[in-house]
Amino acid sequence: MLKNKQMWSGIITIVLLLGGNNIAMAEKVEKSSESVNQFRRIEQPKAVKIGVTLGGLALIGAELWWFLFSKTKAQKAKSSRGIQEVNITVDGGYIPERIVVKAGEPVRLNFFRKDPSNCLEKVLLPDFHKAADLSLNETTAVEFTPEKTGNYTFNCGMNMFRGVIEVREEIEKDVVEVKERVGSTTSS
Ligand SMILES: [Cu+2]
Repeated sequence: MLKNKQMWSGIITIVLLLGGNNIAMAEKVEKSSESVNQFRRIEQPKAVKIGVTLGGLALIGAELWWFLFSKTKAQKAKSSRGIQEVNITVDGGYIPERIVVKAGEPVRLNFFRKDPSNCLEKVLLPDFHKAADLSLNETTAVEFTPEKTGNYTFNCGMNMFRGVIEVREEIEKDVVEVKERVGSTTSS
């Protein structure tokens, strides 16, 4: 998620810089054609200017939307046979990075590690005194029972990537259920 944001703002910055150069160049072309008069005045630069400006504005809008409205969705645990289960894909972070569970009921997090980087080979749940080594392309289950409501983090061995476990008294309907992205360990 963070990587994406950085990538987008990078792209937008580059486009804006290029756009600025284009406008400056277009102005130069116009000025020189006016003074020298040897060249026919071309209308195209104006269209380019408008296009670049509109493009820039659209990208600014997209960036604002990205930061303000694209909230990370929380995934509610699926309860079956008294265990709340959530599948988490480990790939450049944790997907989903926010999960919602009910207090007092056992939780099983199925971490499926797709990311080969060493950074993500360990997952720690300090509040529940749990740690697990995640094998690449395998699912590793971590189980615990959250007794108290609140927000608890889980993170990689170096605390560079983080996720949040939100423990509630009751799971209301407002929690968005994201489609399962890890199909292998879903229990019916
Ligand atoms: Cu790490």
